[in-house]
Amino acid sequence: MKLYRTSNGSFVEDGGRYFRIPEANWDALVTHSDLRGYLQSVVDGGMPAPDFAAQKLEAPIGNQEVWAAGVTYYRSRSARMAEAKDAGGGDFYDRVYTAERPELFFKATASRVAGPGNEVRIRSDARWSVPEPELTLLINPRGQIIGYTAGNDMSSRDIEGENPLYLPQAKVYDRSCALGPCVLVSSDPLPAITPIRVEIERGGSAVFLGATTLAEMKRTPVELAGYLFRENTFPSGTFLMTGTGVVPPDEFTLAAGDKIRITIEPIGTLENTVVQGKTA
Ligand code: DO4
Ligand code: MG
Repeated sequence: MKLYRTSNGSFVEDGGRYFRIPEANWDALVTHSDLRGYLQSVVDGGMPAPDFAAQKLEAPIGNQEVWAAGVTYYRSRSARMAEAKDAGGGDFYDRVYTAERPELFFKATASRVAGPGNEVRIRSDARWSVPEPELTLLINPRGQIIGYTAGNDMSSRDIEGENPLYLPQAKVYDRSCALGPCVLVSSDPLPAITPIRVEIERGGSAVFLGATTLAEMKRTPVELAGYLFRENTFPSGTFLMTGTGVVPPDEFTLAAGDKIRITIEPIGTLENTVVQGKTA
């Protein structure tokens, strides 16, 4: 079952049919004590909504925070060790990759998140920017994983590489994050073979294609959620990005106009266009 947030209310998809959800408050919806059961009752009792295709999709977020895990894939560890070597910070990435405690950091508030089809930004003071395609968990206030979405943890590699203490500036800025196109509502773990794919298109041609699978992830979603909830409460629930296993080659940087497509089946494809600098 897939949950969509639009500018005109929320919808649930089941077996290719879309149903309008009576609950108008997104936070009340995703903190429901039995979200799956509630959505099933909407499907069972409702008439399919013929107008879903006309709706404008929004990021599936209300008052949730967005947190992120780092260095959960070997590829992220190696790329970051290389970029931070000159700053003397390379060792820290290897240490966190093997440590019991994961790296968790605050990523975004809802106002910093781009929805499907919206623009993500690269910083005007960054020279080396990349998308990070990440399986993203939706976790309820009780710490239970209730769904999955696709996420883009936009990153300024030169700023993080200059000094790992610059991580918040490399990672947290307006529209540094994208989520969508929907939440796959499920508490079951996704299969290890689930692929995460990214395509970057420039001027009509693909300039980067990359992929990984969840089997490459060093930690489990349950473990990451458990650490996040150790000393934090989330009255409206939270999103948790689970780290990237795809890093473009070092000579690659994003440019304004690039289209980024992140596909995680069975969630779908999250597409965003890149802009640089401040926008209104
Ligand atoms: O350690 C810095 C951030 C790592 C990250 O965002 C990732 O591995 O996805
Ligand atoms: Mg990341």
